[in-house]
Amino acid sequence: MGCRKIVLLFIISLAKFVFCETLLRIRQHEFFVKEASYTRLCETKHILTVNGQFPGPTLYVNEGDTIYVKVHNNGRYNITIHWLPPIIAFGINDLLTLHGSRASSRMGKAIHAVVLVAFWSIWKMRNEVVFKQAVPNVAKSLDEIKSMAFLWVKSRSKVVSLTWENWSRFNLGVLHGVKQPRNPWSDGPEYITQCPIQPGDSFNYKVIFSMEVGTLWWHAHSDWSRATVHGAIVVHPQPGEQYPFPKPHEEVPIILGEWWKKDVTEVLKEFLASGSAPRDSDAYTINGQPGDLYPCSRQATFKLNVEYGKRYILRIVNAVMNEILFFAIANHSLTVVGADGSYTKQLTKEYVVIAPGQTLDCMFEANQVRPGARYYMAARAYSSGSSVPFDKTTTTGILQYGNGGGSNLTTTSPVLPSLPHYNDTTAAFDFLASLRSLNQLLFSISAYDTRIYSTISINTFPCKNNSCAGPNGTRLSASMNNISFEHPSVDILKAYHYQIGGVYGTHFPRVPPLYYNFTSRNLPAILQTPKRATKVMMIEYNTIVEVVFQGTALVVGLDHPMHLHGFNFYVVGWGFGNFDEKKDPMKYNLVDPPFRNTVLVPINGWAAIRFRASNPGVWYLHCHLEKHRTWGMDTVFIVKNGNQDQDRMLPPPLHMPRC
Ligand SMILES: *[C@@H]1O[C@H](CO)[C@@H](O)[C@H](O)[C@H]1NC(C)=O
Ligand SMILES: *[C@@H]1O[C@H](CO)[C@@H](O)[C@H](O)[C@H]1NC(C)=O
Ligand SMILES: *[C@@H]1O[C@H](CO)[C@@H](O)[C@H](O)[C@H]1NC(C)=O
Ligand SMILES: *[C@@H]1O[C@H](CO)[C@@H](O)[C@H](O)[C@H]1NC(C)=O
Ligand SMILES: *[C@@H]1O[C@H](CO)[C@@H](O)[C@H](O)[C@H]1NC(C)=O
Ligand SMILES: *[C@@H]1O[C@H](CO)[C@@H](O)[C@H](O)[C@H]1NC(C)=O
Ligand SMILES: *[C@@H]1O[C@H](CO)[C@@H](O)[C@H](O)[C@H]1NC(C)=O
Ligand SMILES: *[C@@H]1O[C@H](CO)[C@@H](O)[C@H](O)[C@H]1NC(C)=O
Ligand SMILES: *[C@@H]1O[C@H](CO)[C@@H](O)[C@H](O)[C@H]1NC(C)=O
Ligand SMILES: [Cu+2]
Repeated sequence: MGCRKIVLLFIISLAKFVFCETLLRIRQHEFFVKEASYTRLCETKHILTVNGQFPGPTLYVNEGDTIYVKVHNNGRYNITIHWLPPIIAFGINDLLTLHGSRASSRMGKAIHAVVLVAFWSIWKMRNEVVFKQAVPNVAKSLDEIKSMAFLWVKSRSKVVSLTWENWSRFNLGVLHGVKQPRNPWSDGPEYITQCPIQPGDSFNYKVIFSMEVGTLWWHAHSDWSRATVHGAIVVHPQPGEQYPFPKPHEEVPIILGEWWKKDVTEVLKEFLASGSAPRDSDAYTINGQPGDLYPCSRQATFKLNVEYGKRYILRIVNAVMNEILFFAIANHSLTVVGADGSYTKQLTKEYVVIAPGQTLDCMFEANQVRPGARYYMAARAYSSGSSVPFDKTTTTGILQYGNGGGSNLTTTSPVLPSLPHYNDTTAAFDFLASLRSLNQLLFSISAYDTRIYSTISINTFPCKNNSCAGPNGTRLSASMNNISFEHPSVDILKAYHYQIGGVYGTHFPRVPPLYYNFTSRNLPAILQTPKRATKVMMIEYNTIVEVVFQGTALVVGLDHPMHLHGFNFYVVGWGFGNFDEKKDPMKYNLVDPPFRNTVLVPINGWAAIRFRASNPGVWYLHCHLEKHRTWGMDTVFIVKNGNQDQDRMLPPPLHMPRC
């Protein structure tokens, strides 16, 4: 390495240390996991909560923040928490390749790097009161700083095609993307990246945000405790950054949940013992309340007061355990502006579809003039499997116009929105297929390095004396590529990091072990039994990975919301029937596909995603329907370390919970 390069690297690290580490705002939150008594549907029970709240507290952060959340387990059960900054990771080198490809010389690239880091630091500092007080003269307007830096880079490098627009977007990337989280230690899923926090113990999660903006959420990732242990995370743009849509008057978290009258631990126990599907829930909830259509619920129904002529943004999280939902507001269309922590092109619809794990940012305008009128917002299931039982109830909240000139709100009965029928797959995929990313692609997806083609199936295991409650006395199960995932008793991340053998196997199959007509209605029963195993997929650092999920009709065809930890991915294609390796990729959207962390794979169909494996670590991949995950529709991707120090997993924190 030349001396010049060493000096440059030194400057870069110094700049990073001084400006990024010391001046960034770092907040500490405290989460006390404990039981609290709640009354719903005329019955009172104890539920597990964070700080006694259901749903749990909403966390507000800015793009690029790092927060610590200390989770104290004051309950009776093991617990872990998963955070959904899905983590969009790419480094400064990638940006140089993306945008500075014409800066041919090494020196050119190095200059870029220095300028970018310096610029980034100034940007960060500018947001600090300290900085403004200390160096008032330097604090020019943001735009001035931007133009200066822009002109400087343009004059020094050979980036002739760089436009102002490129530069602004580029900044967005650079400012937040320099930081690669590579911190699986705080990801949360039990026995995947950590041992659970046992009663009486605590764990301080370090949650690193990079480029996410909009709505994310956090939830328990142990047993079924996420039913009540969950909450929203709202990520605001950096101070000084604008929304790419008109500024709303108010933003409102809308957390969709699922409620059983029975204790959720008992529901899980009963489910595991029977071998059949879990009992249906008794209600869905909007911000913890079932709403007017359920007994003993009218008083507490969630109400949103709006003013005529103003715009609102709903930050919707589907925290439901086992159902995909349709959601709508009567007489108000919804304009989607973001999904899973990433902006989308504006999409205006009468209803939206949201699967467990997903988030949507929806704007609407309070544009109804009828005095005193009230409107229901409502959600109910989208469930396509034939003869699969599910909770058919509808949860509601009320939109009411305030300042309505003394009109009597309590006397008007609200209007219900019309939601698509429970099994309306066309309506569900009309919506999902219309979503598009707003921003330029963050990495090239025109080709991939590795393709993983995996079936996702419902299965059965034989049961002694046919005594289980599944079909024909079997025990229901689920699999990916015919492997029903078994959780180990030591977490995979620890086993990987400390090279402990015998915890997991590395040969998750890249293709289905057997090709058959996956979506045929009459498949032989012999195909239904999977293998139990703990197998992971090893992935090379920084490669572009394509995963094609193939739904099957084994036992019953269903929609599956597949969720990958550690990354957002581009949903490049989907379709019904079997994936055709030759024809289907020709129809991919490689221009502006939605950038999500949970993809809904259509019933008896497939979906293809592409992501860049730039975040080394151990990352869980699973169906976000809790019953399917429990049955084994999950696996783990281990993304190997890169060669540079900044391309390796962070070291473990001092205190990880013990098994
Ligand atoms: C810069 O932006 C223009 C449109 O303003 C676009 O056509 C071009 O591809 C962009 N260049 C890069 C390197 O992203
Ligand atoms: C809601 O919209 C429907 C159909 O557009 C209309 O008939 C109805 O009067 C509206 N209701 C209210 C309360 O605004
Ligand atoms: C609104 O209606 C309720 C119930 O009918 C009534 O008690 C109340 O006086 C009314 N308020 C106004 C402002 O009209
Ligand atoms: C949806 O359900 C309705 C009524 O239950 C039924 O008539 C219809 O055939 C179903 N559609 C599909 C696509 O399964
Ligand atoms: C299973 O069947 C055998 C023989 O019929 C019987 O002895 C045994 O008790 C049965 N087991 C259960 C769990 O029903
Ligand atoms: C149950 O068994 C019957 C008769 O053996 C068979 O026809 C049917 O396909 C089985 N059903 C399932 C869901 O395996
Ligand atoms: C696969 O099964 C589907 C549904 O039964 C059927 O429409 C299709 O023709 C089958 N494909 C082949 C290649 O047999
Ligand atoms: C899955 O594996 C089991 C056990 O090896 C085998 O019996 C079954 O046929 C396989 N099914 C499929 C769909 O590959
Ligand atoms: C809680 O976690 C510990 C450590 O992994 C484990 O030994 C114990 O069985 C767990 N308890 C329950 C109730 O799952
Ligand atoms: Cu599923």
